[in-house]
Amino acid sequence: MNEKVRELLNDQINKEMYSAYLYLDMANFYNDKGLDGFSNWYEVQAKEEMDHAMMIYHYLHDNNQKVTLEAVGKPDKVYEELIDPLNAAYAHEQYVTELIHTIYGEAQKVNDFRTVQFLDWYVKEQGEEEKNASDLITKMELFGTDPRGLYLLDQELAARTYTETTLATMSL
Ligand code: OFO
Repeated sequence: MNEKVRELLNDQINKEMYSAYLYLDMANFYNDKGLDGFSNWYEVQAKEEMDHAMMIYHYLHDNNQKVTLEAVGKPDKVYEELIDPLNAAYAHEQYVTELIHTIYGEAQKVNDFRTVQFLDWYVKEQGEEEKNASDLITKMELFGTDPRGLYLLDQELAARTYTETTLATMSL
């Protein structure tokens, strides 16, 4: 594997782990506010981010590449309003999309078709995650300022369940 592509993939393991930590921090914020549904939503999101990290970890090992684990940063955002984590999550997903596109572009440059194919799943996933994050902001703006609307939205988010994704189960 091209060294730059390997390095970018290796870094992305750390970025996905950080994403998990960031979302767990958001779950933590909503837990303290008594919004168990919002908290559940971000807890599931955190677990999915761990899967994203593990899939890259296994992809590198399966291709006989070295993996180096770095420190995961502290989530240091301060949230005040209930909508703050939702806005931060959307901005974060847009940032992660850029990271994935950068790796994709590098893999294409060196004709690493296997990595390009592997990353296709991530490209699609980012599209879905940006949409989910943006839809959530819209719903919060529409209903979240009314206590009854907020209660119903919290119930909707409580229904999100976690399903593990692995290299074996990822599909486009
Ligand atoms: Fe890793 O899925 Fe978005 O960030």
